[in-house]
Amino acid sequence: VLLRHDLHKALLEEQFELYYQPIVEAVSGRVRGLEALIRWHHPERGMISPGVFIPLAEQTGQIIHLGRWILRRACQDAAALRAEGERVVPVAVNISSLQFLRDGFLADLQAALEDAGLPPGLLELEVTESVLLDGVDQAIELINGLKAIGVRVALDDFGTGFSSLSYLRDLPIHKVKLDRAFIQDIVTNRSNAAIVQGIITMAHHLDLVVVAEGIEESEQQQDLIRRGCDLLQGFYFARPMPRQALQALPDRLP
Ligand code: G
Ligand code: G
Ligand code: MN
Ligand code: NA
Repeated sequence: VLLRHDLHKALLEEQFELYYQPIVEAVSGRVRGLEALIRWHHPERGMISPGVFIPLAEQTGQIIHLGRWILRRACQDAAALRAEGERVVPVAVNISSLQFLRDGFLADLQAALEDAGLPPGLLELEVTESVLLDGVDQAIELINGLKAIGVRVALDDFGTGFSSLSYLRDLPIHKVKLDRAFIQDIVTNRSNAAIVQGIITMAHHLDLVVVAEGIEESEQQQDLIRRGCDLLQGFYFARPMPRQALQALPDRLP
């Protein structure tokens, strides 16, 4: 089993790396953003999935320290990409609700931006509906605070869990990410197709940008273009990759 100690050591020894997955404009395939996804290169166990260690870090409270490292590294990487004149697109960072709701998050974030010299408009945060843990008013206030400094927020994994449609109305977010669960069989499953179409139409009426995740084949891409989805992300376009590999990407994907 993974121990608290392993995570602690991994942070000290920088065994973590951020990978980046392109997010493309649906109609053109042009890269419009990058999502940062953490990877752990464990010295004995090899690559460990964040699906395993992020929940562990949340349980132990180490997500605060780890989350701060992620935010700072993502800002540095985004600033480096910008300086290289490469991929001047926003970098989206997944933020655990525990980190998001903690006092001082906004100050940490501003320090990360300033230390990296990154314009706030080049950073985006991905949060899930669990940011409502402390109540909707708290979440609204926080997201408005981010908006005020120019950092935009996307609602991730939308449509799973206990997502309520009213969140789209109440939270001052600018983007909604449709969960892969709806996209997987969108071509054959009429129910999922109907849900996706409904969310896209509604989101557009609320002036929200819609991203579909988990596109693995061209039929899904075509279907989502027809349904008016704005942005697409998935293995069909590109897998998450180390920052250095981004330079070799063509202008349009796939
Ligand atoms: O990259 P992958 O599909 O293995 O990620 C699995 C899960 O881990 C996803 O739910 C993803 O949101 C989460 N995750 C990946 N990177 C990060 C990160 O940097 N911070 C947080 N909080 N979660 C992440
Ligand atoms: O929870 P979140 O949406 O942040 O998780 C993103 C996760 O989805 C990452 O771990 C990433 O590696 C994974 N992912 C991205 N594109 C695809 C895809 O096309 N298929 C599958 N199965 N996973 C994907
Ligand atoms: Mn995400
Ligand atoms: Na998701």
